[in-house]
This record gives sequence, C-alpha cells and structure tokens, in this order.
Amino acid sequence: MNKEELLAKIESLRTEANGALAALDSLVSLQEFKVRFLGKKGLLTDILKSLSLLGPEERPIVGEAANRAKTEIESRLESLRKNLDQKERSRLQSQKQVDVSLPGLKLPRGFRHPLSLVEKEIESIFVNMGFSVFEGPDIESDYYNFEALNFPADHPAREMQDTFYIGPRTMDQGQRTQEKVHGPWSMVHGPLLLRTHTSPVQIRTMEKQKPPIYMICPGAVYRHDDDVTHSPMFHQVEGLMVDRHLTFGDLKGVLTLFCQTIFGKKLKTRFRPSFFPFVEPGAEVDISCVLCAGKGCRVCGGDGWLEILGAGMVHPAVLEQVKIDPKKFTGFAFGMGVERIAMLKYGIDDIRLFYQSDMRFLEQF
Ligand code: FA5
Repeated sequence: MNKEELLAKIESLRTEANGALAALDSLVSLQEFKVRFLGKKGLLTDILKSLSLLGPEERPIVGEAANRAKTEIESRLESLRKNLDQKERSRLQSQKQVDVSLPGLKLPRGFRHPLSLVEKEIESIFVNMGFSVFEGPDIESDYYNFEALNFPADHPAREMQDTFYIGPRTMDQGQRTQEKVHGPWSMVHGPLLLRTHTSPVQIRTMEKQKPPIYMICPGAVYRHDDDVTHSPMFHQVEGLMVDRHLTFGDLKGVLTLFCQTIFGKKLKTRFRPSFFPFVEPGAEVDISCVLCAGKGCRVCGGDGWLEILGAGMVHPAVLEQVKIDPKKFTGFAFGMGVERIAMLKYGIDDIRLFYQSDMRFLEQF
C-alpha cells in the first residue's frame, strides 16, 4: 500500500468512527467501539502496521495523520464516556431514594447464654468467699488428667471417664486400637487427650503456687457420653482449697453455703461417701430436690435428692506429687457440672437444648 492509499484509509476510518460514535448509547457499546477501532487488533493498529512498507520520508506524514485521527477519536470517546457515566449515576440514584422519615431498624441486643449466666453466678459466689479464678488447657496430657491425680496406669478408675484421645493412646504402640489400652507410658507426660474433667487444673495450680491456695476453675470438658442428661462436651467448675488445718468440716461448710446461695436457704444438702482416686475420703453431694422440696417426684426419681457434685479431701499422694507436704497441709477439692446446675435451676429436662442455638429457647433467660 502506498502513502496516498494509507492516507485515504485513515480518512475513511475517521469518518466511520465518527459515525459509529454518534450511535453509542451505553458504556458496554463504548467498550466494544474502543476494541474495534483502537484495540491491539483494531482497525487503526492495522493501518499503523503498514507504515513499515513506506519510505523514510513518507512514514512521518502518514504516522502523523494516523495519530491525529487517534487523538480525535479518543477525545470524543472520553467525553461520551463521561456523559454516559453521569447518566448511569443519575439513573441509579433515582432508583434508590431514601425516605428519611422512616423509623430506623432496631438491632437485636445480644445476651448471655444460660450456661454462661450460671457459670458466672457460680464464679461470683466463690469469688465472694475469697477464691481466685484459674484456667487450664482443654487439650491435656495423660499426666495431668490422670496420672498426677492418682489414677494408676491400667487402673479401672480410668474407665469412669471415657476419654477422647488425640493420636495414639500408648506411646510405644503408635496406633489406635479399639480396646482401651492405658500404658506403659514411655513419655513423661503421656499421650494427649481432651480433658475429661477440670481436676487437672488442681495439679497445674499446685505446681505453680504454694499454699494457701483458694482457687476455682471453670471450663469445658469432654467424654464419650451422649443422652438427655449427658453431653460429649459439657462444663465443670473445679474448686481447690489447700491450707493448714483444713478438715472435712470446712468442705461441708463451703459447699453447703454454695448450694444454699445458688438454690435458696431452705435447701438441704447430703454428703454421701464416694470414690475418686485423687481424694480421700471422697463424697458426692446431693441437694434436696428443687422441684418437690424433697417429697419425691419424677425428676429426683422419687427419693427427694439430686446429685450435683463430687468432692473430697485432697489425697496425700496428690499433694506429694506436687511437692506439698501432706503432714503440714491438707486440702479439699470439688467439681460440679454447670449444665446439671443450670438444668435444676431453670427446670430443663434435656441437656441438648443448651447447644442447639434455638433462639426460642435462648431468649427465655
Ligand atoms: C468428676 O469429674 C470429678 N473430677 C469431680 C471431683 C473434683 C471430685 C474434685 C472430687 C474432687 P464426675 O465424673 O462425677 O466427677 O463429674 C462431676 C459432675 O459433672 C457430675 O456431678 C455431673 O453433674 C457432671 N457431668 C458428668 N458427666 C457429664 C456429662 N457427660 N454431661 C454433663 N454433665 C456431666
């Protein structure tokens, strides 16, 4: 193609572009125009590619004409784009008009979960008696959850709390087995597990702090357990008091005061002998049924009493394990289920209601 032919081609492209520009009515069609005329594979680029066929004196003349055409098309395109943009904005604005006289939206206010309410109430009763609040990890080692609490390896007491293990149960075996295998423990702290009770925090506290110790520890615990009164994840509050001259009388006094504060002054308590490897003597504490006041009903199974917690005097072997001299110090410990207390307090007969996030249930507290 020679110079004249190229100049004529540029002129006809300019005319064609001006005609097409006049017909553009949307931002989409504008983009299509840009690709067609000015794009990398567009008509103008096509012409510019032919410049290499011209002689050195002709090239600047045709090049300049092509650039002029390009600048003209680009500037018309830009003013058209602004115009269309403005039109589009006005259209959108007219669509979303705000009625400033409408009342505002009411955002629902959050509130505490019933289990948090009960946990906080338990905490504040003990804090008022002079206890401090401690925390421990949900993922525990066999050592803190069992061994330091005087559950010997292979002891049937381990079966009292059916455990979720994380990884192999025995360190030398390195594989999961169906049967319950406990030990031999080749590592100092043994395999990892989800704590089955909050009692390991007793050990962690006594390792760090010397008596006098007055602590409680709320937290989640985990067991293979699932029915209307037992959940695989539930909450406990542990308590531990270690000092000189503490007796079972102190244990009874503290726990009776607690039960009467949370359930009312008329409530009676009963301490029954029971077994936990980390206490001696051990007890389970019953309260007179909160529904029938001890007369006997469906909830208490007719005998007028409800079990709410485990307790006992800290076993001397546990004190020795954390290097506290059992001849100088004595202590007592207790552990209660938060769900159990919440169910009795609010008259709830299915533990699963706490975890279903059903607002009809939760809004009642
Ligand atoms: C213990 O867990 C002992 N660690 C308590 C203890 C602490 C005893 C200190 C002595 C000294 P037990 O397994 O009984 O004990 O559990 C205590 C409470 O947790 C029970 O009374 C019950 O209210 C609650 N509980 C037990 N299993 C479940 C479960 N699966 N779901 C809901 N609550 C449970």
